[in-house]
Amino acid sequence: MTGADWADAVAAVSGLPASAPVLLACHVNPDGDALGSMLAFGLGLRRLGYRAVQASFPEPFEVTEPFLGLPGLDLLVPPAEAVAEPALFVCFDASSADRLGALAGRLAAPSVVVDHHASNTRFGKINLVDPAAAATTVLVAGLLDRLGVPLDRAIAECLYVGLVTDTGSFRYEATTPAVHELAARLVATGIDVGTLSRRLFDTRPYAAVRLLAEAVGRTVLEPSAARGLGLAWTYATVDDLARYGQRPYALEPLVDSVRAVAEADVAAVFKQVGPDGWAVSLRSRGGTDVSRVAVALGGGGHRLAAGFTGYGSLDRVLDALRTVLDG
Ligand SMILES: [Mn+2]
Repeated sequence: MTGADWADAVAAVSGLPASAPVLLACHVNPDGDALGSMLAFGLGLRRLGYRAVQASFPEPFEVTEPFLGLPGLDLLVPPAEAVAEPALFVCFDASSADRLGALAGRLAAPSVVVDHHASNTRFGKINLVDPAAAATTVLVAGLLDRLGVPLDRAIAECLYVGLVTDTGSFRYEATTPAVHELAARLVATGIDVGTLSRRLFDTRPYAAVRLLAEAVGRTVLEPSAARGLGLAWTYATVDDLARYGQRPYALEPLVDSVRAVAEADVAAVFKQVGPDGWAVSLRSRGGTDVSRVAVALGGGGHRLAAGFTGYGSLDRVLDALRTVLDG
């Protein structure tokens, strides 16, 4: 990413009249980084005086529990109500156009892609894509700075949510001095870090705790998999979710438990989506580039955290993963 990319993105925004319809989007099933970066940018555009800013994401159009208190949620419109021909389309944390569902059609408009996935296909007219960035919100902060938007508490809260979730609470490798410097700027606006952290990471229904325990309890270790580096995996079915009355979001923490297995370089969690599909989350301790593994299986992500969707029985999807891990 070059200075020219930044300048192009700034020009794409600042060339717009205040009444121009601007559509923001983020990837399907948005996480903290996707929502946080999109809403922070939307709030920033409002501060600059833009009056027709919408934000959306593909169906299922549902904001998950920990993000319900985020500032800027009033920017959200269901994808069916999103402006058909925006003067500018900006999308966040999406590595490819298909992550935008029906909203991908808006890529016919002038577009800016803001993302940090190594597997990003650079599908925008302007691409602010930096795989070294710890979170998409880092790039959004950079863009807001260049547009002259001061960081207020609402924008900071959105940016912080993306930063703290994508860095695993500042634990992952991408947590550079610059990440902590940005965090310092955000915290200095007065955001309530303790409350935010509890809401994001340490609050779940009793039934969700028991569902997680059951899924963690059936973790399998395959020491010879992944070229002898080891694979630890578990799964959760649609029926598991139904028995505990939980939505798929309840399974998000599962991979963090599985990746703690010391004897495995790779952790995998298979989450059933529909009768014949499995959303697979992959993590690596460093010996395996799971982004490459995920791309080979039709997905994408980062070197140490990636995912794909597999079809067929669990055994079949597991076998496909074992084969790529051994390749
Ligand atoms: Mn992200």
